[in-house]
Amino acid sequence: MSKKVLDSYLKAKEQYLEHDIDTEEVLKTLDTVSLSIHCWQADDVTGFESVQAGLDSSGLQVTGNYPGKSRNIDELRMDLNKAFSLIPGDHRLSLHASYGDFNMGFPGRDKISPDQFESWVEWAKTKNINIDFNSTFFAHPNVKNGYTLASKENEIRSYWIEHGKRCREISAFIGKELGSRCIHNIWIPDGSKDITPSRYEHRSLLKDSLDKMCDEKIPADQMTDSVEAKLFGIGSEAFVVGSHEFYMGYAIENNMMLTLDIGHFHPTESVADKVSSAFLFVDELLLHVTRGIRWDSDHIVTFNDQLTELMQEIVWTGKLDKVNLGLDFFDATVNRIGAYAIGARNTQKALLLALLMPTNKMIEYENMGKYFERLALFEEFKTKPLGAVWDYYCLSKNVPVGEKYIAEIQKYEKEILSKRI
Ligand code: RNT
Ligand code: ZN
Repeated sequence: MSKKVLDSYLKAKEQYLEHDIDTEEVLKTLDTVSLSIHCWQADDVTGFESVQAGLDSSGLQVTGNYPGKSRNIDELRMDLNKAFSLIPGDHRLSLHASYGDFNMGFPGRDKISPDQFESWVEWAKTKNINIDFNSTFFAHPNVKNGYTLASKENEIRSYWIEHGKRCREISAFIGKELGSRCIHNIWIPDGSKDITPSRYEHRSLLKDSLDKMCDEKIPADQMTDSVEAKLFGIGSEAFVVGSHEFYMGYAIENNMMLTLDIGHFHPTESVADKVSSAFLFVDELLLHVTRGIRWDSDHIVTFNDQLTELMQEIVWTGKLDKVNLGLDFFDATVNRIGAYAIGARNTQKALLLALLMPTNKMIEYENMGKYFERLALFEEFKTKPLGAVWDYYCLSKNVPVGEKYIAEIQKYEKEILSKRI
């Protein structure tokens, strides 16, 4: 098996070298890129609060009831271990505030502290994994008529401002403990199902709440905030307070990171095209890699144009080191570990494709006005032996090559997941 992989790789390497593309260098670059792997695919965004506090766990729309979802912190960690073992390279964990260690009790979202995340930090240290964080502004009784930070009610806003402050403190704790800056992602569901004359008011309130919430300066090597926009959601079809324009403005004004979720725009709008503009005004981006389908935004990432074009733009903009790649999808109709493996591996593969493009030659053609040649080369490279390079990368990283991970997942399902009833 490995000899076959190696032989194919060596042939592929030669082919790319003919175009001055050094696959060894490319793989070294790919290896520097850590994905921030979301904890919430393993349990359909349930988290660990409800068991303790009897809170409503709904909020984001997750459909399906495939057996085997993780039911507690130990099962989740076990599943994450499995998922990480199928993804080549070193990666991060993206944790939601609702996934704290509440075995000693759940104090409430406005009272959580590093105490509930110590065991995660310990876990991460033993696994050599760094952690990013997300405040949880959904699935809670204080989401009042669909609003949190942008609510017209003072107490509601105050509650969520406090939650955000707690989360920033926790993020800083995590970043400091692990010695790796923790990104604190902020997404709120606020919006309205139908027309409202209060858009300006809600957006003013959001701006004010964010100012208060992020008021404390925290060293950038510990944590940094990133703000995530959305076009619409289920139940907020007519109006979402945190729109793209809102957060683009907010991020620029406050020198913050901007999160672009691929599924949060019009279906025909290119998120790839936003990268170059955003980088003229913000230093860093967090991408939520996902797949939008029609009105829904959270399907398992496939190797489609949305994804490959985005990765190309990142490489072409020369900002790979300023892009943070987080995964964000949740599908409860399939084996959930399988979902992780497919989505994460496709993200890496798409980046690999972008790194293996003859970019310099394309620019050369372009500068000579040779546009047919530019397009022809681009099209030809779509079917160059990317797979052989990818397989070799997986082999060298000691993870299943090609579709071999299917059997690994089936085994895990048989031995572990199927017993969770
Ligand atoms: C929701 C946003 C957000 C969430 C996670 C769970 O539309 O994409 O990022 O998916 O916080
Ligand atoms: Zn997202």
